[in-house]
Amino acid sequence: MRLDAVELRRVGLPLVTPFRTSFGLQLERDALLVRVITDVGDGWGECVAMAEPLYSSEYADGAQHVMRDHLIPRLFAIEDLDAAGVKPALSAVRGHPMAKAALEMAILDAELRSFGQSFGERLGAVRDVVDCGVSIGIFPTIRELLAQVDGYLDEGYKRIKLKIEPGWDVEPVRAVRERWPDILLQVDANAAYSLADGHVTALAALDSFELLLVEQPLPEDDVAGHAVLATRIATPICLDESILSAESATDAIARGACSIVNIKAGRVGGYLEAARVHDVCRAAGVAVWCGGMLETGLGRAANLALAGMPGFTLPGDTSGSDRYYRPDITEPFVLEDGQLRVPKGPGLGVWPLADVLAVATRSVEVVRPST
Ligand code: NPQ
Ligand code: MG
Repeated sequence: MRLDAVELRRVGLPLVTPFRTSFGLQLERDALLVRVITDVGDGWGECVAMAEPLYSSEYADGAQHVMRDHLIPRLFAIEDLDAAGVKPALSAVRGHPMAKAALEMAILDAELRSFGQSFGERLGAVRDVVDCGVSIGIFPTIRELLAQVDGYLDEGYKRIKLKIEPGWDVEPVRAVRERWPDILLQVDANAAYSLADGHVTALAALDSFELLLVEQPLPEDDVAGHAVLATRIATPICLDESILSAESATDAIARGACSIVNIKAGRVGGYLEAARVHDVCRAAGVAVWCGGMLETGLGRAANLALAGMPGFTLPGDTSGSDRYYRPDITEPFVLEDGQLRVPKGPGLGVWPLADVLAVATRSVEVVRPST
């Protein structure tokens, strides 16, 4: 295909529930949507970088800048572009996986729509529906946390993930586990711990609560530290921020740093690389699940396709649209018996709703080839 123009659109979506993690309180999602205009039709992508560089080094303004000045011009230079060609075309630019992933997603959407194949079919999804979990932020009191968990369990979520940080770990986990002895329960630290004595003691104290996993307890660049921690705690370690590619997943597994992997397409540079991460984990017997970055319905659609792959054996952070947004910018994804359907239509299988998009839009920039 030939890429004619790229529209970079910022949308502001208020969150249904404020979301607090160890890296701050989120009230609104500042999402960067990408529309590619090609000779075979349009395609949509979503960049999952946050407004501020707190989860990782990428952030929305920076992602928009690198797309406009460094990535999109490299795509314009390719005569016969396809989704598989995006990664090699952008490989000279270091880093910026979330920006690259959004462009690849949009090109993949345009390509798949042009010949009527869905994301799920392209990625090798084997399921029509996926089990859904929900990620729950840090609350001022245990009472408020329990009320949130209660509500999500009523809605049918099959797994609860609690955000933890030093000082908010053993007590909230104990309270949830005592009230619901049999639910699937896991925790996510977003790199808030170290190997200091007090921290290891707190993490080891979680051993008695039969957690599925503890996600990213230590900093992103400390794979070796996770391997040490794995010998000191019984809960399986799952890596999120540390896994940047199929190669880094292979390395972390070989070093004993994790026994489960959270896969996020943005973090690894695209859905095609995410599928490769799945493949190496599956070959190593390591379970994977689909992470979430507070995506709109566009990213949610692609995540459901990914989560339909055979190695995704644990429920993901693939929550219903109304966990985050009312309204979502696509037709909403609605939980049925704790599951969501893998979209079946061409490409993502969903389009943005023009009226919702218009209300949410904060800015639109169109990038065209410089002649
Ligand atoms: C995680 N996601 O697994 C991330 C963290 C996260 C669903 O827990 C704006 C943009 C806010 C991205 C909050 C979940 C965010 C964000 C949390 C990502 O680590
Ligand atoms: Mg995480």
